[in-house]
Amino acid sequence: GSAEVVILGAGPAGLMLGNLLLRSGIDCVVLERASREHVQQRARAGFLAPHTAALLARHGLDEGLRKRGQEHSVCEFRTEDGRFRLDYRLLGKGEPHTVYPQHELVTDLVGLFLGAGGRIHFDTEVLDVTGVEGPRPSVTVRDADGRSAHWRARYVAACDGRHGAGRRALPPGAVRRRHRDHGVSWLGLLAEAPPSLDAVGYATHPRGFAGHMARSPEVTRYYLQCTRGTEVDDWSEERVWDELDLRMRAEEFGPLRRGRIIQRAVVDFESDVLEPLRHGALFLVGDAASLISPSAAKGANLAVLEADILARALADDLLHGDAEGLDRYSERCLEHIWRAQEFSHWMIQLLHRVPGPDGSTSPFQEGLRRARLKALRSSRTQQDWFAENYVGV
Ligand code: RFL
Repeated sequence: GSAEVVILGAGPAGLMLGNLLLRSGIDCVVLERASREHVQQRARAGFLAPHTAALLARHGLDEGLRKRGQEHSVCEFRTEDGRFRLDYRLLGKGEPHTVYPQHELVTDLVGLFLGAGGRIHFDTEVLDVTGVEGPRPSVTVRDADGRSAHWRARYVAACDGRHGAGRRALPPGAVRRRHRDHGVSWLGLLAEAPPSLDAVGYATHPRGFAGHMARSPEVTRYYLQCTRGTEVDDWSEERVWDELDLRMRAEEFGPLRRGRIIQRAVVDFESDVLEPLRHGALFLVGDAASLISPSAAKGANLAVLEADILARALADDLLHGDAEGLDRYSERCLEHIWRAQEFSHWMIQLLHRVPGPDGSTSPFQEGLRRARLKALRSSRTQQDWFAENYVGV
């Protein structure tokens, strides 16, 4: 087959890009390795930035979000030095998050794209991308029946994540990768239990970080910092809840509502940024462009922001012959990416005892961390800065 723009991956980046291109009348196709059911059920992010919600609204892609999204704007910190709450709608630029599970957003975007006549090939794995330095790149795929096929494109958008075919297609030396392993890991849990707090809960404790995030009236996300190398099933349900009680200080601040753990994953905190985000006719978008640790909930929001920047640049080029947007794509996105990486890094250091290479934490680093939390608790200027960066992309 052929298309002006071949999009690899049907995550938030690829689906947003597809919908925006289709609305501009640009011929595109989305190629996705997984099945439709799989991508529509993959629970991940949940906090959408005001910029993301506004963008979806501007393009008429926000019906689900308006119906089922919940405004959210309060964080509760439980620390060694007591508890405090920040309502960030009253701080910084005065904006809230919208809580809307990523798989629901993906489900909406798949439906809207197909409904508008868009083409998605599910169960189609991209094996290889070639010829990106020339005018007619080629994408090789293996479809559900194991047959291989080729797609010809003018441009290829790699929206297929950090292990995707897009990154693999980059010749050595063409793009630099800036990488940081933060040495921190989270056991991410989805519990079939109503939220226990009317806020996002961030608990710092000598035994490690614990987090609480509402997903829906029936489901709550919890996080527990765990040692590197922990396997998903190492902790029994009982141990999970006991540890959450301890670190969230349930005895002092009220019990947690327990329920069945319906999903678990271990996330090692790693970040990377590729520079530049373009090689010839290949553009990197979303997690393929930059992996960001989940501490500040930026990944999906960055993916959507970059998709918008790329969609406008592609439209300028393909409809009006103006290539400037494409030339500036990398530079523009990297500015947002590094800002988000900086804040995310700040959050990691706010919330964790970050172990050094020998596994121990430095008392000096600990002193800095507590001072940082106290500044956030007491300084309005710090709180405004936090609010602006926490919801921004
Ligand atoms: P995705 O969503 O990973 O989609 C990539 C798609 O590409 C497909 N694919 C291929 N298809 C064809 N051929 C190949 N060779 C392919 N290789 C891969 C995959 O099947 C997939 O469908 O990337 P995208 O679109 O860039 O979106 C990025 C976001 O999904 C990610 O950044 C966020 O989920 C990160 N994240 C969060 N972000 C937020 O903004 N707010 C949050 O609250 C938030 N919480 C989280 C998160 C990520 C987490 N995990 C799982 C690391 C919480 C967690 C636990």
